[in-house]
Amino acid sequence: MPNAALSNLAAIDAAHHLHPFSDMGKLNASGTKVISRAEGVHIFDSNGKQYLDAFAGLWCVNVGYGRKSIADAAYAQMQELPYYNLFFGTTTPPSTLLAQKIASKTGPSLNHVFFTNSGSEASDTWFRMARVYWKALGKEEKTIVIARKNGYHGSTVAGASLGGMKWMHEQGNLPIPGVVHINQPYWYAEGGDLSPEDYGIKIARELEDKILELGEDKVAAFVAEPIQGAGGVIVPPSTYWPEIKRICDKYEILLVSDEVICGFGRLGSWFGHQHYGFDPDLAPIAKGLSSGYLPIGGVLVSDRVAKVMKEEVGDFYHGYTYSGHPVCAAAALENIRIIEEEGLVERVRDDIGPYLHTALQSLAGHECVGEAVSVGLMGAVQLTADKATRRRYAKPDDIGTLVRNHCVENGVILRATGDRMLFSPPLIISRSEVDQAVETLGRALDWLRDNHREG
Ligand code: PXG
Repeated sequence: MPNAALSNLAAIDAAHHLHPFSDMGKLNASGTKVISRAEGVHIFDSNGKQYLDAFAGLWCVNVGYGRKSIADAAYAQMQELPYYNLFFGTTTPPSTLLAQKIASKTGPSLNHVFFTNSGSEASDTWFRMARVYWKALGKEEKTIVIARKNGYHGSTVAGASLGGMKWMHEQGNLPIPGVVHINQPYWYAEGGDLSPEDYGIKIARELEDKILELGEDKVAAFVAEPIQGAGGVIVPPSTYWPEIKRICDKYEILLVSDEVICGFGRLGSWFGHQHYGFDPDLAPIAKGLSSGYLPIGGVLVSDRVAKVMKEEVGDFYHGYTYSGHPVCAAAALENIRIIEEEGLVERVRDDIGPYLHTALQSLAGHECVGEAVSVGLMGAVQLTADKATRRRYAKPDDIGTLVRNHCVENGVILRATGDRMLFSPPLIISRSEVDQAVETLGRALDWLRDNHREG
């Protein structure tokens, strides 16, 4: 687009465009930044300023920007068959082949895929499927889903209900009935004097307590992200997932692993459940499935659930016009081919993930840093007003935003969740680009130390 047209875009945007997750009054006053081009790990605004995108768009551009082969695959598919539905006994080649390809990458039981257009829709899909599953088995009272405070599962009514963001619940009388929340395994902020390992067990046992309180015959499923993303890259203690798995097995609760961020290589495994060594019953996916080039999501469904859906349920009255859209599926297939061909999962596991880990550790000693954690290319730096006591800043959101803005002004895009600074770069990021991102954050931390001695 010519620069003249771009220069006017911010004003048009303020006049006509309501943005997601935004305070529109404030945004219109400050003006939107127009992102008009991208290549590799870099994005460019309409003034031509370049930024290192250490956040992969919104946790999603795993193969990086500017992949012509994905554009070509979408273009070819659009010419061949731009659309057809999957409803009345039909399928399309890319959607079927994509289901097969995804199933070849998952844990042993997840051999089936139901397609959606986003992670939020995937939350709605598995939520309904879990209830339908138990009803078909004659256990129609098993309807309650247990989720976690500060989890994120999307922005639809089901997604926002399953998520544990209080401020989202306050808008629109959520959660809906049948969703309850237990605590998250956020040791740094909530672990007190316990060791991380003891805390991991304690928090996992809250699931058992909740099941016993509600009654095993009332609980359909437990949902969690392998590592919470939007909640602040909360890496659970090593004891957490094995204990969760034990409890779900013991009480016959479906275990749902939300893989929307952790899937497709981010943790140095194809999926987060593989990193933590458990085999879930259902798993929503999106984001890295197409690296964000086109919107597509889905739910991975285990043999156990698929068998009941196929043999007992009959018609599942659920689906979207664009489920498994052939153009999006063709783009996703090419995206996965790139991840395979370039060995990006192994690269994250063996090379660039450990490199980011070491780089982040160089910030761990900083007096404003409480902890620096990462798994694969998902990392967080926790800010603290007092290292020794793990005291938080009085206004964590404001402090995180200040640090983030400092980084952005200096050419590096990071995300702040409250007082945690988050990394989730494209899986192709180089070592020198990791250095640039971490050094830029380091300078922002020095600035914080020198300018905000607030307690
Ligand atoms: N599950 C998880 C774990 C997610 O991270 C969704 C479901 C919903 O996906 P869709 O495609 O409907 O957005 C997500 C999305 C943030 C942020 O600020 C994170 C997400 C979405 C918007 C903002 O970190 N994650």
